[in-house]
Amino acid sequence: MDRRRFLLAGSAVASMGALGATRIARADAAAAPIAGAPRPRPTPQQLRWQRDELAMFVHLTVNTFTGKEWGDGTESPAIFDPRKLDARQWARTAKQAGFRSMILTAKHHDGFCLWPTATTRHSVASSPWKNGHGDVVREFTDACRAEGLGAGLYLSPWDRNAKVYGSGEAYNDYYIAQLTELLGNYGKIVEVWFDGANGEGPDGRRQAYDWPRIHATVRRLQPDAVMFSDAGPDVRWIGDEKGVAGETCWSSIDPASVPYPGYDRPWVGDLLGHGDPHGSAWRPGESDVSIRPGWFWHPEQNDQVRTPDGLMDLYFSSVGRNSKLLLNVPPNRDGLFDAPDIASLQGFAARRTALFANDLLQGARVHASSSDLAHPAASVLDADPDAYWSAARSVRHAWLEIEVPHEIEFDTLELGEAIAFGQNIANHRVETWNGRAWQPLAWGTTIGHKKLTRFDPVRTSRLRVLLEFAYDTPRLARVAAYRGPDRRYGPGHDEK
Ligand code: FUL
Repeated sequence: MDRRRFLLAGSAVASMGALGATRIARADAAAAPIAGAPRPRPTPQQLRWQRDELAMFVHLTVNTFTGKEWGDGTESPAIFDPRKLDARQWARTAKQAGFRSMILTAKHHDGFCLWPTATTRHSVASSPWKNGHGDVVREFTDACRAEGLGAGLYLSPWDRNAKVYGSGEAYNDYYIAQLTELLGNYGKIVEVWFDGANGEGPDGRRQAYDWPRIHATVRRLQPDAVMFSDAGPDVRWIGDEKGVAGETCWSSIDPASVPYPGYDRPWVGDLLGHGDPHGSAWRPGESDVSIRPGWFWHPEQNDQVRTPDGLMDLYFSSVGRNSKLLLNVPPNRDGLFDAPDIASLQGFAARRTALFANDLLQGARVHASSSDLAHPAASVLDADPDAYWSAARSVRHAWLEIEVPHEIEFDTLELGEAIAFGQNIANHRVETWNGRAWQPLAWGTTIGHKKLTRFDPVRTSRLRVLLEFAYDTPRLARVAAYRGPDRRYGPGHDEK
């Protein structure tokens, strides 16, 4: 579903209540760029979120049983019966494939609640599953913890079942009550996902969400959780559901140009995908995409599961472009991840291991145009993201030259900025030495947490990274080179 279309057409464009609008305007004003102000940096929560790189989305609701993608809220809870539901199987699969957290649709647009909420009877408590005594959110959060994964929850603001939807304050109270149950009763939650979709249409119900109150509830109950929505406040949508971030992808954004769902300002161009180098707010982009054509499990899509190579492409176009990959894997009607999805995830993990296990630059000598004494050039070889090379404080362009003892052949390059200090590098170029001259290998704009580039294999014993311009001191945490085992990539391969 193209959320953008529905957001602009639907009730979510309802103008904010006067109070909400004033509060947002104040928040925007507070965050507006001030000449000479320091560039934005991530909070510890945002930094952890981004370093996790891979999160798994789990879409489950009545749609799993009806075959729909958007339920209309009239579905009977009697159809919800995932008899073999095993959240440990989901969590084990995610863990083994290298994912660090999972996000469950506790309530999708149909309004059916996967936990026995006190707010409505439209929930698992009215279903035959476990004779109405089950709690998917409990099983999910327990399973995440048992496997050492972060647990996140999705609670759809758009609710097609709640009678009070569109009433203003009554629905805001209802939504806050649901959020309070979810964030108060299930232990630590790492991410709260606010979907911007709304398909009410021009004559549909209009609900002005009370975002200031919603955000304050999350901060109060789960101060370490990051909040996702189209606009943040902590993590922004990347602007598509294809798993493709902008080739240039800044984590910073101008909050005044990106609306919260339900806030009636359109996005400007590809702002979400690209971010804004001059934006005053740090709001990195999350790339949500499904392993199947739909977000929910449909039997006829069993042969359309993305292949391991397809998942690698997604990894390069999201994580490899300074975004985070939120990959949806929907449980089937038994409540289990299906065999084709598990096989693809295993293949995905095996391909990442095969590609990234052997960094060919290990043991290299590194020289830099300038270095901060405490952060020498060789730190870029260390996989620790907190060990970084910093050029001298006052410089805005710098270079690194890396020399390996023997010629190497590689087809993948990884660069990483020390983003704890912000995202500052605006342009970079990579060149290899062919024995007589420097040859261009790759050119790009900003780097961010991770920048992955693929090309046909090159052989060299010397390469250099030229940071052509940075808005503040350039700092690199990582330069690594890999040789893929079995695939060749032409230039522009991962530009979709
Ligand atoms: C969209 C929703 O409409 C889809 O059903 C799905 O939940 C996706 C993650 O977000 O906006």
